[in-house]
Amino acid sequence: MEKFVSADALRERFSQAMSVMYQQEVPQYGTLLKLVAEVNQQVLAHDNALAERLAATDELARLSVERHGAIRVGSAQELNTLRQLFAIMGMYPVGYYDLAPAGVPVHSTAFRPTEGAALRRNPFRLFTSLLRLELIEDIALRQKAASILAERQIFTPRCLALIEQHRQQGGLNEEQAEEFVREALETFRWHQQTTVDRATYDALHQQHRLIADVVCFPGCHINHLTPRTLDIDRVQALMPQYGITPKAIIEGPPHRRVPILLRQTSFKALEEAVMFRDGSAGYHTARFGEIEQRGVALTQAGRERYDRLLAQAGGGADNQQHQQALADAFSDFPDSETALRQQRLAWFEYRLTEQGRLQEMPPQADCETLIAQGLLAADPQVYEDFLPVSAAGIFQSNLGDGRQEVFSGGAGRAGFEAALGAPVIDEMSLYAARQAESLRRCGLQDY
Ligand code: OOG
Ligand code: NI
Repeated sequence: MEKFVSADALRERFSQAMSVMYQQEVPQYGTLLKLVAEVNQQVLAHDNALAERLAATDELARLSVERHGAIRVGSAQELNTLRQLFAIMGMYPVGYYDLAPAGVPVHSTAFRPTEGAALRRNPFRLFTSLLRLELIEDIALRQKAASILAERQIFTPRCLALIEQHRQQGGLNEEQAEEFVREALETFRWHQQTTVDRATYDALHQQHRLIADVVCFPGCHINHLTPRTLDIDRVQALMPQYGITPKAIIEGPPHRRVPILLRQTSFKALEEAVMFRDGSAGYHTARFGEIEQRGVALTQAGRERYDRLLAQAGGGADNQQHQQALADAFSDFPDSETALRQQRLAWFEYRLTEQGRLQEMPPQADCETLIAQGLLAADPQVYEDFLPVSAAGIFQSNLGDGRQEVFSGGAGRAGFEAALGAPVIDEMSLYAARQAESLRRCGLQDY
């Protein structure tokens, strides 16, 4: 029997290879990595409790390699093949994000690991958007875009052959794995050479910059890779000193004692030289830098409250005012682990303390009592997903100051899943399962 390389190992190698490639392509990404690593080190040096918690939950190791990236594709077939490619690395489509109401003509999912052990090993995620060509009003242009997309093949022949081989064998051996990572990477590489002439590019760009970005290139270049920081306010403040100009506001919830969900900021897309098919030279702006701070995942009830408060808070003119408005709106949102747990607003993972391991647990025991007795510990589950309002904000900040129209109609979730060739996994059920499983491991019943 041949030995197959595990999906976790493949994902780890792939995310590492992607990071090396992006560092070469976009040097500012390397600068961001350095800045984030420095800030994380400072935070951990000053906060022993946090350092211990992260070590106890195996999060410390993943922190320095943790990244998410984003890509955009143009056709059902491309999305479908991506699903097969990522499954080989243990990444599955989780969540459905409709960005059309926020003025971005795409809908998206996140390919990511779903099991606790895989997430601890390497939580690499890719926010993957499908362009909604049906939202292009100009019919002739829509058909042109569709036919350009129909002609391109964003995967190398070897990559496709290895996906097929994996399907037949049920895995890849060491040699095939190495080749698979190398070949898969090609799909996400930057191409200076467009597949269209300048006039076509301009026409598509005129319709929407995103359309030009998806349609005019031979691959689906990775457009950012995001490291995870433990203090996003500090990184945002330090960015200018590192020669990086952040976007105006930090997206997501305000600063909290117990961080919730996801806070993100980015720097503007770079203007990069491209060569059109007719030989003329030009520029394209698509790729940018982003950082994020992840907090505890919220339950459905917590999430509904978050969405309501975020909408109520509105925006502020600059980041300081924006954060103040958010802080005011969120002042009644519980900000201790105990309250978040007792009010069932956030997801946790339970483990027996040293003392708890020495005792037999009555299965009906109440978690809060056991925690109070020092027999049980509850660790917040990291939010592993994305936020549609934030994602739209990130998209918009990179689409220039152009008009912002609201798209509606078109194929929704069902259309997306038909293109994907599978249903997207509901993220809430994943968090709930992890919590229930952790209780079971402790010999306790789910509540
Ligand atoms: C994706 C933008 C969304 C995030 O982290 O929410 C995003 C894109 O620009 O393709 O990156
Ligand atoms: Ni992102």
